[in-house]
Amino acid sequence: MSHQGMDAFWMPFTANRQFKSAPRLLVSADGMYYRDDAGRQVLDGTAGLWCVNAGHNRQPIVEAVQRQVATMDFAPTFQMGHPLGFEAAEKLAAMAPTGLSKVFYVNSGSEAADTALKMAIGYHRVRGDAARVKLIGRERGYHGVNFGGVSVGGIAGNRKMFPVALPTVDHLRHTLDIARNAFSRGEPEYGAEWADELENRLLTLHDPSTVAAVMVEPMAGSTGVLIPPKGYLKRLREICDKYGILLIFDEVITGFGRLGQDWASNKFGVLPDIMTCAKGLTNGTVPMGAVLAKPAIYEAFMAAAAEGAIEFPHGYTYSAHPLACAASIATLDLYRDEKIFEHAGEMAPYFEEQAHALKGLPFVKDIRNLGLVAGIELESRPGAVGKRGFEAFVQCWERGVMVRCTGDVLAVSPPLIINRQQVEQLFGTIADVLRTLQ
Ligand code: PXG
Repeated sequence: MSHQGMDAFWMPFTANRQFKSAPRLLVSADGMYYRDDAGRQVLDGTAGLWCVNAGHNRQPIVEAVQRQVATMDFAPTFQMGHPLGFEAAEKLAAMAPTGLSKVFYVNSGSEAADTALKMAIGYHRVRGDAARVKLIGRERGYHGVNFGGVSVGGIAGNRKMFPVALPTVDHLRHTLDIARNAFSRGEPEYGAEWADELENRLLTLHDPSTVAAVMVEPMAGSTGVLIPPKGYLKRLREICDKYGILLIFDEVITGFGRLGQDWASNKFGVLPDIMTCAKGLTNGTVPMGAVLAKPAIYEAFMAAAAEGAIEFPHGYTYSAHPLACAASIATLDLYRDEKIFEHAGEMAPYFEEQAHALKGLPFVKDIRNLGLVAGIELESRPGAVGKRGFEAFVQCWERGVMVRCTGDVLAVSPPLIINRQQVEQLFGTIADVLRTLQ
């Protein structure tokens, strides 16, 4: 049984039959809130899908997009250009971690991931090191849904239907260690040594001279909020440097202030060779992603190609789409003008306190947090993994708060403009729901 008019849309990452029998429909949004089709106000506890960092319906962004669509709807960027593409890239490079100054535009986090992987393999090849083709990801990692990202990613449920992943991929183990780190506030104490298996196990097995890149999310979001143990990312960086392997950070979630600072890379003091971003790049308004690279990577491609030749045979029709560029320029200005990342950093301690106040409520197995992200892991119901998490998500929705659930982990990642009273509403509602769960 489905609602009228809902047959055609095959919804992404959705239990289609279940959803269409009891839909949850959003029809408008402003600031911290959505409104649903019944006119109810719903607190956005997830910034849409981790993307609306400055809150909804922000006028400077809306107006920039409106102006642009009426001025020039589209312009190609293959052997042509338009000024906004260059302006947007300069602006992004200027606020990026120092040293990542070349910007390749794409339209999503998934495209950013696959672009970064191709860039890494291509980089070694143009330098005459064509044996470096292997890619190392991590269990429970998420790098979108395209073939490269699914292969290097490590979420089992996203892989098993497509047993055709790239053959030249291997994985580090994930860093979740509830036995030692349960209820850590911020970065967990134990687990930096998980990085050593890169050297001791994977590089020994594969021979480091065949490995092109290691790709990880600095903080794993989609899999249920896994915070990197203290020292872990630095250790990965050191091992990559030792063997000439590129380190790629997927900052699709962690970029643009989510962790209480502009980038995870700056927060942890570890500079990758290549970084992906998307989501907050346009505050979620127009699809856009980007891959940022060190200039040495760009220069290697330039140096290897013949005069007049295309150096990197890669790109999308909508790379640097004018509407996305207009949205991104306005978004980055807004982040700066309103000190949005600073606000996230200031709110983070209170957010942490409120998140950890859920400890001791029924079924709460672990609470993890960093910046304005929290993951609340619930005990799974025997034989029904994910059911309790989903019920909690639906009950929060019914009480006017939108959260996400991945399996039995509730993920909270509000717009960064959240205030104290809204933080209380968010965790207070979750607390009420936890008390009623079966
Ligand atoms: N990398 C990372 C780290 C991501 O989190 C992607 C790549 C893919 O981005 P696109 O734009 O292709 O979807 C993501 C996306 C969730 C959730 O609830 C997370 C994402 C998307 C949808 C839901 O955890 N992350």
